[in-house]
Parts: sequence; structure tokens; C-alpha cells
Amino acid sequence: MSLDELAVETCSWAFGNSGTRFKVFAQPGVPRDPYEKLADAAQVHAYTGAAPSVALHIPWDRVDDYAHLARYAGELGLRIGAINSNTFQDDGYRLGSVCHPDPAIRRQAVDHLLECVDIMDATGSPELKLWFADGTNYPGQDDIRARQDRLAEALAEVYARLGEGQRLLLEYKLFEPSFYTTDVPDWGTAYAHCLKLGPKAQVVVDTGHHAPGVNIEFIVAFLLREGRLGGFDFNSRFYADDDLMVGAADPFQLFRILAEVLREPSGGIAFMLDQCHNIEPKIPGQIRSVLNVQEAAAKVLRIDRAALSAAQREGDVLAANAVLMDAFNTDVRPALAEFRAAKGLDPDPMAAYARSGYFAKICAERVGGAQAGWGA
Ligand code: LRH
Ligand code: MN
Repeated sequence: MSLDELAVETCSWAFGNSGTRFKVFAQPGVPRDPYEKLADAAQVHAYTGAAPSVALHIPWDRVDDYAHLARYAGELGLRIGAINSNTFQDDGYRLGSVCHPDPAIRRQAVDHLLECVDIMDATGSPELKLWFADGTNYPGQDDIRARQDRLAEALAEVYARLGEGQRLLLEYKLFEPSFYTTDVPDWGTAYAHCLKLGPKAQVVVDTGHHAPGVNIEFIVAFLLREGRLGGFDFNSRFYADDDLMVGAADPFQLFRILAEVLREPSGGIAFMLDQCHNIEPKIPGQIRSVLNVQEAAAKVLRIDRAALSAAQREGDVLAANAVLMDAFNTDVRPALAEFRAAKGLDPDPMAAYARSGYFAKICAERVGGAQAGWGA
């Protein structure tokens, strides 16, 4: 992959208000509907040239006419990316959704997933991204294996509904909101379900969904080798699912992950952001995140692969490590500024956006109405 081909998918919910269980801090100028979220996402693409699609989350982005929304995205120079389901906010989902003991609740959840595929048909989106909050909080609360049976049954029904060119991306997460079992807790569980489903089912690696110390690039290498890496939910964390800006907490980890992905043509791997800008301004937060992925990718593209393979073959541990560290320690910012200028973009997207006056404009315009958020 060349830097020109690098495309990072922003996420609609990053432009809305978000927070923690302690507080959601509302910010001025926050969008009130999916159209305003798309307008903000278009700003990220306008200044980075590398964010041509935006993921939606249903029902947070529910509209009457999804085809009209997709056309509006097109007018903004964007396309609708992954459609994210939400089976974690209805009162009925207290004990789970597709894994719930009650078949009526499972039916409700599967019907929502099928509605998301209808939305993919209307928006032309190729990806259905499934994350399930399903799990238990206490030993004995439910039958762990029976829940897997229910999950497999639901996934099979949704998989069968997928149309031409559509795929299902299954996301795993170690814990939260469940604190004893999570029904899709790790890459192995997601991978096993995808294998059972078929070739249109792949795994999403959310960089915030692992136990501390897990080597994520190993998981990435393994899934790539199996052809089952569907994409990433990029963010970063110091502790748990902090959903901070990708590359902010651990730029070396992002570099190591991309070093595995960019070894080969990585077409078909979705680079999505899944973040919450709880205290920082949202559009600059997304711009900074896209730039962080670009910088990490630019460093990775400087890895001398021939020298690396030679050192690895010869078992020259230090030489092999040095090849990677040389690339990581390369300051790619001047080259990226030139790369942007050559594409007719401002070399400093953050400064260009700040000078644009867009923020002041939306703060003045977006008065009244309800600001978008997680609605949790
Ligand atoms: C769950 C998750 C999932 C989304 C949500 C916004 O933690 O990572 O990808 O549905 O965040
Ligand atoms: Mn995620």
C-alpha cells in the first residue's frame, strides 16, 4: 500500500457528545443529526485527504431516507462506511441480546441486525459491523455454552441475509459492560464464529478491547495469515476501553500493528476510528487521529524489508530490531507536509482547519435542537 491509498474511516459518533458514566460534557457546535455529523466528517477529509468514508451507528444515525443520506454524503465527497448495529441500549437487553435466554428478545435483536443490512442496501455500505455487549456478571447467571449456541444461530441468520459484495465484521471485547463473561471476549472466539459462518465473515480488532499486555500485532498477523482480518477500530488507551485518539497513548504499538498490516496489499482491511472525544474538540480530534495513522503508516513504509528479512534469516536479533527502530525513529513529518502540498492540501491540516472558521460557523448555526450523543 502507498500513502496515497491510505484511507481512514471516521465514526459518526465521535462528532457527538460522549463521556463516561460520571459525566458527558456537552460541547458547543456539536451536530444535532446525521447530516450535520457528515458535514463535520467532510471537514476531516477536506483537510487530511485521507478520510473518504464515515461509519454510521444505528439507531444513533437513524433517518427516514438512508439513500438520501448517502447521496448527501456523496455531495460532500464522502461515502457511507460500516453500518454499526446497536443491541446494547434497549431495556430488553439487560441479560443480553442475541444471547439472551428469552427467544423473543433474541428475535428483536436479530431483526435489528437485519434492518442494518437493509440500511447497507440503501446506503451502498459494504460492511455490517457487529459488536455485542452480551455477557454475564455472576458465575451461574446463565449457561455459557447455550449462549454460544444462541449467538451462532443469530449470526447464521444475518450471514445468510448478506448480499453481493457485503461482509460481516465481528468485533470482540474482553469485558464491559459485562464483568464476568463476555460472549465474544477475544479474537479466538470471533475467529471461530467467522470460520463457521463463511468467507464473508471477518474479525474486527478494536485496539482498546484487549487485556493489558496483549500483543495485538500477533493477533493481526495471525488473522491476516488466515485471511480473516476484516478491519480495525482504531483508538488508544492507557488502561481499559478508553477510546482515546489512536496513536496518542502508544504510537509504537500503532507502528507495530501497521508494520504487520502494510507488509502486503491491505485492500479489504477497513481502517476505522472508534473514539470518543470526551473533553477535546471533536473535529480536530478526528483530524489529529487521521494524521496519527498517516504518520505511523509513513514510518512503516520506510521499513527496509529486504534488510529486515536478511537479518531475520541470519538470526541477527539486534540488526533485525534496529531495522524496525530506524523506521520508527524516522521523523516523517516534513515528508508528509510535502506529500500533502503535492496533493494540493495544506501541509498542516490542524492549523488549516483552525484558520477555516468552520468551528465558529457551526457554533453560530447549531443553536437549538438536541445535540447528538450516545443517548445512553
Ligand atoms: C464497543 C465499541 C463498538 C461500538 C461502540 C461505539 O466498545 O467499541 O465498536 O459499537 O464501541
Ligand atoms: Mn469498537
